[in-house]
Amino acid sequence: MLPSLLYSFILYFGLVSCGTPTPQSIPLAVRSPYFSAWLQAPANFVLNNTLGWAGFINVDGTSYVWMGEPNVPNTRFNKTVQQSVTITATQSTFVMTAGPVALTIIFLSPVEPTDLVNQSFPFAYMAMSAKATDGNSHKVRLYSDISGEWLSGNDDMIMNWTTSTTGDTIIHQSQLENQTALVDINDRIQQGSSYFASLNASGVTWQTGQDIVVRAQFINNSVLLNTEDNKFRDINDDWPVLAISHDLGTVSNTPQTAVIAIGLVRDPVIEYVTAGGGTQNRSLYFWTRFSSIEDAITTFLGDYDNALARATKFDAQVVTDAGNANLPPNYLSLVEWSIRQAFGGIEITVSKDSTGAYNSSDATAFLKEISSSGRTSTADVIFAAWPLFLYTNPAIGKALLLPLLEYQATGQYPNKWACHDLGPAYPQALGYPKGNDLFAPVEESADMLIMTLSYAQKSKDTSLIKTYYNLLQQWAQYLQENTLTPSSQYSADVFAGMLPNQTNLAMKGIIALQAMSEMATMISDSSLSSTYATTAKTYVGQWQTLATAADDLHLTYTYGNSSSWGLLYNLYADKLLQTNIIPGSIYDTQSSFYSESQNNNQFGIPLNTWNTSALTGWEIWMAAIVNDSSLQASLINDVYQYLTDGRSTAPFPDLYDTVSGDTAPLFYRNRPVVGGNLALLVLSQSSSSNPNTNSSSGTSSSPPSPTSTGGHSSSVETLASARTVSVVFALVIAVTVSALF
Ligand SMILES: *[C@@H]1O[C@H](CO)[C@@H](O)[C@H](O)[C@H]1NC(C)=O
Ligand SMILES: *[C@@H]1O[C@H](CO)[C@@H](O)[C@H](O)[C@H]1NC(C)=O
Ligand SMILES: *[C@@H]1O[C@H](CO)[C@@H](O)[C@H](O)[C@H]1NC(C)=O
Ligand SMILES: *[C@@H]1O[C@H](CO)[C@@H](O)[C@H](O)[C@H]1NC(C)=O
Ligand SMILES: *[C@@H]1O[C@H](CO)[C@@H](O)[C@H](O)[C@H]1NC(C)=O
Ligand SMILES: *[C@@H]1O[C@H](CO)[C@@H](O)[C@H](O)[C@H]1NC(C)=O
Ligand SMILES: *[C@@H]1O[C@H](CO)[C@@H](O)[C@H](O)[C@H]1NC(C)=O
Ligand SMILES: *[C@@H]1O[C@H](CO)[C@@H](O)[C@H](O)[C@H]1NC(C)=O
Ligand SMILES: *[C@@H]1O[C@H](CO)[C@@H](O)[C@H](O)[C@H]1NC(C)=O
Ligand SMILES: *[C@@H]1O[C@H](CO)[C@@H](O)[C@H](O)[C@H]1NC(C)=O
Ligand SMILES: *[C@@H]1O[C@H](CO)[C@@H](O)[C@H](O)[C@H]1NC(C)=O
Ligand SMILES: CC(=O)N[C@H]1CO[C@H](CO)[C@@H](O)[C@@H]1O
Repeated sequence: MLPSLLYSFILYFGLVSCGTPTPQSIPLAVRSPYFSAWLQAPANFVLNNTLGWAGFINVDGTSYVWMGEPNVPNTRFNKTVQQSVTITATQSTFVMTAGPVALTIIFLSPVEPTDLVNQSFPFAYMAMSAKATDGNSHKVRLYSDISGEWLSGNDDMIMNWTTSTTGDTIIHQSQLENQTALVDINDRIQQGSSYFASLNASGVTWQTGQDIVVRAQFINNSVLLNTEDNKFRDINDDWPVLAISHDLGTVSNTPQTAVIAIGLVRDPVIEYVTAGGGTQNRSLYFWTRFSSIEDAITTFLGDYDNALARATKFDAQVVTDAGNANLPPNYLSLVEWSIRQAFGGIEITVSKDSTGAYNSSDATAFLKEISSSGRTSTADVIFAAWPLFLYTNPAIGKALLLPLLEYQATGQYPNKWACHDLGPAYPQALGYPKGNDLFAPVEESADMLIMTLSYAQKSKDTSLIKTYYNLLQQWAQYLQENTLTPSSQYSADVFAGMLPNQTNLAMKGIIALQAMSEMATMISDSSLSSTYATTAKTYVGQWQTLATAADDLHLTYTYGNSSSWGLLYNLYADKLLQTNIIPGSIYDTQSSFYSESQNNNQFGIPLNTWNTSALTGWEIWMAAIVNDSSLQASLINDVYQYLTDGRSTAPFPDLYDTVSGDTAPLFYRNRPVVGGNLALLVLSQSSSSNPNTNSSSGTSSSPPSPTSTGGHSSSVETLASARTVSVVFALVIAVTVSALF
């Protein structure tokens, strides 16, 4: 029997008239590629891992379950009734009633990118508050536990555990007895320890042991025994759970709160190739401030009130910035649903110096291509997520670029173009000494040049340009020779296959040549600057001729095939960098073409003419650059409808069908690419005057967005019966077909 196997989380839209839709998969604890728990409707979820995470509340002697669907024989307990769920950029808040008591659970996954220690700490909060709703006082006790399923995707592994009760904190820790460092299987890693912890106070009790024994203890007695079960065994052998209970005492209409910290810590987190073929193990950056995990957890728990205040302030800033009236209705919600997920795809790391001390000036970040190929630091995936880093802290963008730049500057990558990624299997970043990475030379070279300039523009820091100037020039030279008529190769959309002469790809390479020119200007190399500017300008004219369809009504997907077309989303780079080398007429032509009803399906515009699939991120990038405000609003709304129509049950799945609204099976869930959904926000902040949006309607004439703040409160009246919580860990994937993505 599973400890808390949970069935569908059912959203009843329209049950209460003021309801605003939310996605069906709601983030609960999302902090790293291997620590990502979601409330999930598993209906069409093909491969998944369920995590045991259960919660009970006892009111005046009656127990109610509020999370999980535990089956506890010989006990009697009721279910809470869920009243609402609200999603902000950092928090998912559930309100439910347990008889005369209202219970509010806040799942807070901090987003604090300006502090690399805080951002890299792989922990989330679960805060439980209770208050009476009937004017009387009630005795309230809370219970929660986790199982060993947080440690592995394979429940036949032996786990062990300890409970530390020294100092001010009760910390349950568990791990696999037989760990495998630096290798993941099906997007789950068999390495590290999970933690489930609370500050101690009078009335806090704990227990470890078989799920049904520990839960029955609370259900019957509303207190735990402070005892350990020390028979270490398989995760699924009498399902050991680690539990904590809080006695809130007598609660009236003032809420009483108890806080749990939950996390998964590995060390090392990344194995990275160094000059001369050596390797280096890298640790999470938070170790630069804390000498023990106990200290870090105690500080984190003690900081909850401040962390909640900081998170609420961050959330409010997102509402102000993404919910402003110049942006389309529902855009704010897409941004709010993207931020945690995108940060959950990266890890910020530090190395040790020769004395064994952490070198805090060596901060680098790595990204996992979750739910697709599993690769490490794919340049085009960092590019797809890039707007998030510009908005929150460009230094994280720099930290993500550094490993790619450093590695290629060592000369260990033999090709003259930029590599696709740093290794086929996260968390290893060992490079490709044979140069046999995925063949996407124009894509990756252009991405690196565009991001390096973008970082310098946003931060005013030209150090990357200065340090890696030779490498950047090498890539620009490659593009000069290869981008106008690219050979058969992949673009970022690997599932579209290798194709020659891709219009959108060639254009990106040309924008990157202009980016090289501007980088040269930044460091006063005027001769190189004018060389690349001239080339870029010449190429734009030639490209336009090669790429225009015979009827002049649109650009093709590949040169010469007038019946083909695709989303020209790389125009976003021209806007972002303000290179403005693509003529306004292209924006006009493409906008009119996409607006035609036969191109715009119920859930958006297909990525290309091969079939009706699309990626949400590129729909949003197009929305950011089309010069027609009703097209912009419809693209945003289409993505929003796709996510909220009740059929998409996985964490922000980005590959879908624009006709049916179905999510593609298996892959493309919970990916960091959603960081790119901040594309409109970033453009709206970087420039109010937009040279190419003057022809039909500029951003200032976007439709009024009366409901845009509704996205923020997302106060969906949701009924999740108490059996409802289905928690799924990340997404499991990675079979052979995915190897290309
Ligand atoms: C518990 O549920 C039962 C029905 O299953 C109901 O009769 C009873 O009133 C409930 N008790 C409380 C305290 O809600
Ligand atoms: C980081 O967390 C600490 C508590 O550990 C807190 O005092 C500090 O304000 C946080 N920094 C930021 C920038 O949020
Ligand atoms: C649990 O297993 C780990 C190996 O992952 C081992 O280092 C540790 O000593 C074990 N702990 C206990 C309490 O047996
Ligand atoms: C530990 O795990 C590795 C890899 O899964 C396996 O090859 C090995 O046999 C295991 N060792 C033990 C003692 O279970
Ligand atoms: C928790 O604190 C209480 C006093 O508030 C103390 O009696 C108890 O021993 C502590 N428990 C642990 C596990 O430290
Ligand atoms: C809980 O109470 C039931 C009877 O109501 C009893 O059968 C069971 O053994 C009790 N379990 C615990 C752990 O107290
Ligand atoms: C990195 O860590 C792994 C796993 O702990 C270890 O086997 C390896 O020797 C370490 N490498 C270096 C260079 O320290
Ligand atoms: C610390 O890292 C920085 C940046 O990589 C490097 O320049 C410096 O040499 C390192 N310091 C030591 C003591 O290793
Ligand atoms: C759409 O076309 C791509 C190739 O471009 C292919 O991989 C994918 O399976 C197709 N999808 C459907 C639903 O046919
Ligand atoms: C790409 O386009 C150019 C210019 O039209 C053409 O000469 C070349 O043959 C095309 N390449 C391929 C592989 O079709
Ligand atoms: C041209 O594009 C159409 C539509 O995408 C496609 O079906 C056809 O196979 C393409 N033709 C060639 C020669 O690639
Ligand atoms: C393929 C697979 O294991 N699917 C499971 C996903 O989880 C639900 C319950 O949470 C199971 O019912 C499915 O069988």
